[in-house]
Amino acid sequence: MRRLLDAGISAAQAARLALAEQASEAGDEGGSAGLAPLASDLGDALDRLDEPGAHAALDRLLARFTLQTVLRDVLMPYLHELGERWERGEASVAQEHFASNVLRGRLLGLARGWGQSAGPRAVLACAPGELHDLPLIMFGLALAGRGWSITYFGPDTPIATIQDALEDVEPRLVVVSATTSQRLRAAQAQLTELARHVPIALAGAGATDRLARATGASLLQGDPVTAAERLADESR
Ligand code: B12
Repeated sequence: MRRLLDAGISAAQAARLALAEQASEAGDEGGSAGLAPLASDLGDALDRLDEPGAHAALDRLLARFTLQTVLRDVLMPYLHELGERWERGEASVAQEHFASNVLRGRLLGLARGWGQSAGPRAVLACAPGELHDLPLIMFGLALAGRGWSITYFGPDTPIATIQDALEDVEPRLVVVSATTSQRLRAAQAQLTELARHVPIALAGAGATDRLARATGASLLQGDPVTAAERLADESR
């Protein structure tokens, strides 16, 4: 907790993260052996629309493994598989909506206070029209765990409103994510204008090197947790 406080994280957030990390160290010692059964408990509970069961499985996961491990090794693979099952018609839209809402609520609960640290600030937004904000929340959690402060706008954010917000916040970086390149291309002119005022980074499956160069942005590659760790290391 002292390390997190030194990194500028608020006491409440530091306590939450420290508890999750402390509990997790014991689990990580046992390797990932205990991870798969707990991950499958979570998936099963979400599939049968069992909210208390899903929260209990998440509690057990967070008690034994770091938040980063749970995000990278449990939630991301689960969401990918869910997408594939949905595409094949093996998971219903109801199951997919239920799972993403339970997870989103839980992650935003863990995010409470993530804007309070004295560390560098990141503004996080999905491009206009983009609703997939779970990876952006995961990115914010991982960055907050490294001492950054988060201002979160989330899904479907007009780029002009990010520019207006710069009157109130001074971010080290604005991150705009999108699943498809079309959404970023549609906002290309505003992104280019925004990049004249503040460093911006593009992320998500729709973010390409070409679009980043064309808008004067940088590109965040890899999964959200790894990208956050890399960004935090690079900006030390
Ligand atoms: C949950 C979900 C939803 C939820 C989102 C809830 C929410 N608040 O986020 C809802 C129900 C809203 C939704 C809607 C739709 N969805 Co959807 N969804 C998913 C699902 C199952 C999980 C998404 C997720 O969080 N994945 C976890 C992240 C970590 O993985 P990822 O998205 O693959 O991202 C990788 C990289 O791009 C990178 N990354 C992504 N974002 C970011 C951000 C940062 C900062 C960084 C550093 C990295 C990063 O990290 C990952 C690498 O490991 C995916 C399946 C899948 N494969 O992911 C489909 C999926 C993304 N959806 C899809 C589709 C088609 C749709 C809809 C068009 C469906 C419809 N007909 O309405 C709409 C579009 C809505 C919109 N306008 O944006 C397709 C996208 C295909 C495409 N490329 O266009 C997918 C891939 C499903 C599929 N297999 O077909 N969806």
